[in-house]
Amino acid sequence: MRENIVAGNWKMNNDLAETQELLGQLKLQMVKEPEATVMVAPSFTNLYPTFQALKGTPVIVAAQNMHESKNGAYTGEVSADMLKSVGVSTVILGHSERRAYFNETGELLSKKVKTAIENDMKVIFCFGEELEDRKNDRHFDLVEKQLKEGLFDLPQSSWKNIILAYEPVWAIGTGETASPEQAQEMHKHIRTLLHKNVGKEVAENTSILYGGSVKPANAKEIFAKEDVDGGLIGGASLNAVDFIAIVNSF
Ligand code: G2H
Repeated sequence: MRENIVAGNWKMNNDLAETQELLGQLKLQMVKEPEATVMVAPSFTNLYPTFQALKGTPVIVAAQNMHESKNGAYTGEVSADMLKSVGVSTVILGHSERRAYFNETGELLSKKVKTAIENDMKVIFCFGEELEDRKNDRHFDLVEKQLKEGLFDLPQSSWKNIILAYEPVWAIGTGETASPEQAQEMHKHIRTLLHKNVGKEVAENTSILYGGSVKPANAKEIFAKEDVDGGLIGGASLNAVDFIAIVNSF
């Protein structure tokens, strides 16, 4: 049985006071036990207060990035040990914004993924095509390339730590969403690739989230698709009412 997951990626939003306000609202809105695993990913500075505030709730705190080395002279960076010391054992890696604005390559992401797994952390591995790729019918190949570079050399035993997040770049923060059919088509393709490159069991058991302008109004239809196991939510996760409505969309 695959896990349904809804993860909120808060990106570079919310100072401490705003984070505490949002966390208070989230707890108020979560009146029933969620049907999915719920995660939130605040900025580095707000990880520990978020972890403290969510103690006693089922919500998991995730980081938005991590360095691949254990420690050392890497000014401005944050390690797996540091994250674990503040209660964080899940990390988002490979988000398109990190690939585009911070030049994170497939090779670097592969190192980061391995470091996370060595530290027994879970990874939400993001990937997805640009509009040009889709227009030129290269989207399936591009996704295969990203998965190959980042993940396909992992041993089968590591895959229990991997959550996939397909995020077509043209649908991120644009209000433009892939149709439920487009999402299902790509998720099915991804599962076929997993089967071919890793194995049947991993293909069946790995959760594949969809990300890109998911809102309360479209979440139900997207999550209803057979190969969609939840979502990675950006903008809508900054509003507690909207986020919990999405969580309750299964
Ligand atoms: C994609 C998504 C969250 P949004 O980046 O990762 O953001 O829901 O705002 O499109």
